[in-house]
Amino acid sequence: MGSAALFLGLLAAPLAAQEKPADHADGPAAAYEPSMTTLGEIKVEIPGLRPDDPVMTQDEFQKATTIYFERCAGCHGVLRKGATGKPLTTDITRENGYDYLQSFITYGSPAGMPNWGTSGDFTDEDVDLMARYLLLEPPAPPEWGMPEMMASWKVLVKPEDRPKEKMNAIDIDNLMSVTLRDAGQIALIDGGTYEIHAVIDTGYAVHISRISASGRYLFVIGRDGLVNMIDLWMEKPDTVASIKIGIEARSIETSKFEGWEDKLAIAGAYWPPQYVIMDGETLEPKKIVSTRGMIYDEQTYHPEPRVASILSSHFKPEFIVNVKETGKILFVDYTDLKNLKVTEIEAERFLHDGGFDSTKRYFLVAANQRGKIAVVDTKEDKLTALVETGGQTPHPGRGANFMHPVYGPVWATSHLGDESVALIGTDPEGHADQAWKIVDSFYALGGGSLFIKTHPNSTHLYVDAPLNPDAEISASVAVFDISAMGGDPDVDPEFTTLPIAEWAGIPDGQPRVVQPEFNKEGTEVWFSVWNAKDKESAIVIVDDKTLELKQVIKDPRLITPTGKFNVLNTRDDVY
Ligand code: DHE
Repeated sequence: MGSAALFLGLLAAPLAAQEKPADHADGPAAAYEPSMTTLGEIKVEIPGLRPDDPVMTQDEFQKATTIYFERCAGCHGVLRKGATGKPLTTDITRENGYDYLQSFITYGSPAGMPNWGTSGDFTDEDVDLMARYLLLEPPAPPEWGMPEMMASWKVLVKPEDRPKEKMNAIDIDNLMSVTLRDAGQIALIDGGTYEIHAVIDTGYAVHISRISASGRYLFVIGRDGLVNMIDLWMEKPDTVASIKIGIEARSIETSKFEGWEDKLAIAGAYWPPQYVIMDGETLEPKKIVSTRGMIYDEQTYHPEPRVASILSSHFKPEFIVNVKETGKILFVDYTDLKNLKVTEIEAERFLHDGGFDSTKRYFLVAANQRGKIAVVDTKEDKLTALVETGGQTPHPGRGANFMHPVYGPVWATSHLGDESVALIGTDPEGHADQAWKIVDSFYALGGGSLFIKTHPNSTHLYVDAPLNPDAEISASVAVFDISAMGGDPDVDPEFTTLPIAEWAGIPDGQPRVVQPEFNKEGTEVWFSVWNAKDKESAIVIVDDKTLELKQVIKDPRLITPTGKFNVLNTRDDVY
C-alpha cells in the first residue's frame, strides 16, 4: 500500500476507538449489524417473575422485547447467549446489577457497545426499561417447523397451468431483478431498454434474488423469511408459489448441478437457525435441517447459529451452506434427502458472504470477525486455505474475479471496516506461489464498502462505500483500471471517482450508492442510488468502456433500490 494512504488510515482508526465509546454512526461495521425486525413484531409473554425480579408490566415487556430484537439481538443473540456482542444471560446481568446495565446502555463501551443513551437513540425511559428487561429471563421466540411452513405454503399457479413456452418478448438473460427494500417489492427492469416490466410484492425488507439454472424461475427472499418464486416465462412475470421458511431469513439458492437444474431450492434462516430444501417447481418444503450445534474450534454449544450465504455447487449435486456463528461450511448433498449426507468443514467465524473463483471450483467466503477469507474446494469438499486479508471486516458480496497483469487470476474483496481492497491469487496450477495468498492490497475510496464487482468482458474494478459516514464518499464509487495494476506492493493503483449520486440529480436526502452489477454483455454497470423511503431514489447506468453516464432510471415505484441481480450473471455465477 502507498505510504500516504497508510498514514491516513493509521490516524483515523485507533483514535476514534480509544477516545470515546462507539456510536452507531461512527463505524460502518456497527451500523451493519443485523436487525431482527420481524422477530420484533412477535407477541411474547412476560416470564414467571421471581421474587427479586424488577417490576415490569406486560406492555413494558413487549416493548422491551421489540427494542431488544431490533437493536440488540444482532450482536448479543436472540437468546442473549452472545455473538459479536457479549452474552447477556441473567446469571451475568444479575451479577452486574441494574446500575451497571443502566450506565453501560447509556454510555456504551470502546469495545463496540453503542452509547444508546448519550447518542439520543434511547430516551432515559428506554434505558431504564432495557436495564430492567435484561434482569429478566428472555422470552423464547417460536420455532418454525413443518406445520408452520405447510400452513404458509401457497402454489398460486400449478406447474401444469404455467406456460409451456416463454410468453413474452423480454430478453430474460438481460433482466435485472432489483430489490426495493423498504417497499417489500422487486422491480424487473430490462437491461437493454431500461423499461420496468413488473413490480412484484415480496417479503418484508426484501433482501436478495437468485435464479434457477434454466433461467426461468426467479427466487426472492424477504427478511421475514417469505420466499417468492416468480415465473419469468409468463406474459407478465409474477409469483407462482410462495412460502415462509422462518421468522428471520437472508439467503436463497437453487440446484445448479447437471441433471438437477430447477429441481430444488434452498433457503437459510437466522431464526430459527435452520435451512430448508424445497421442491424447485412448487416450493413444497421437503427437508428442514437445524444448524444448532458446536462452534468449530471451541466445541461449545451455540443455540442460534444463523445461516448466512448459500451457494450451489457446479461440481457436485451439493449446496454450500455457511453457518455464521459456528464457523462451519456445510456441503449438503441433495441427491437423497431421506439419507442426507452433509460434509462439515471447519472454517472460521463469523461466516457471511462470498462467491466462486473464476473456475467456479473454489468458494471464497468472508469470516468477518476474524478478518479472514475461508477458501474451500467444491470438487474435493475440503478446506483449501484461510487467508488473512489484512483489512477489517472483509465484505466481498460475491467478490470480483479478474486476470491481474502480474499475478494472473485473482479474486478481490473490499472491507467494511477500512478502505482496503485485497486481492487473493486463485490459480494453484498456473501461479502456485501466489495461490490463496494476498498478492496485493490497496486503498479505494473509504471504509464502509459492501460490494466490489467486475465482469470477464470489462477491464474495470468497481468498489462502492455505501456505509461510509462521509456523504460524498458514500455517494460515489471508485473505479480501478485493471490493465494498469502493477507488481510493486508499495505503489497503489490509482482510481477514478465517479460521482454516481450527483449524476442521478436527486435534490433531497443523502442517497448512498450501492452494489455495482453488470448487464449480460458486461458493457454497462448499474448502481443503486439508495435514498430514504420517502425520498426519490434512482438507478444510474454507466458505460463500462468510457466510464460516462449512460442512463438514469427514475420512477416513483423505485423505492429504496439496493441489490440488483442480472439473470445471466446470477445464474452462471459471473462476477
Ligand atoms: Fe445483505 C447478501 C446478510 C444488510 C444488501 N446479505 C447477503 C448475504 C447475507 C446477508 C448472509 C449473502 C446471501 C447469499 O449469498 O446467499 N445483510 C445481511 C445481514 O445480516 C445484514 C448485515 C443486516 C440485516 O439485518 O439484514 C444485511 N444487505 C444488508 C443491507 O442493509 C443491504 C446493503 C441492503 C438491503 O437490501 O438490505 C444488503 N446483501 C445485500 C445484497 C446482497 C446481500 C445486495 C447480495 C449481493 C450479491 O451480489 O449477491
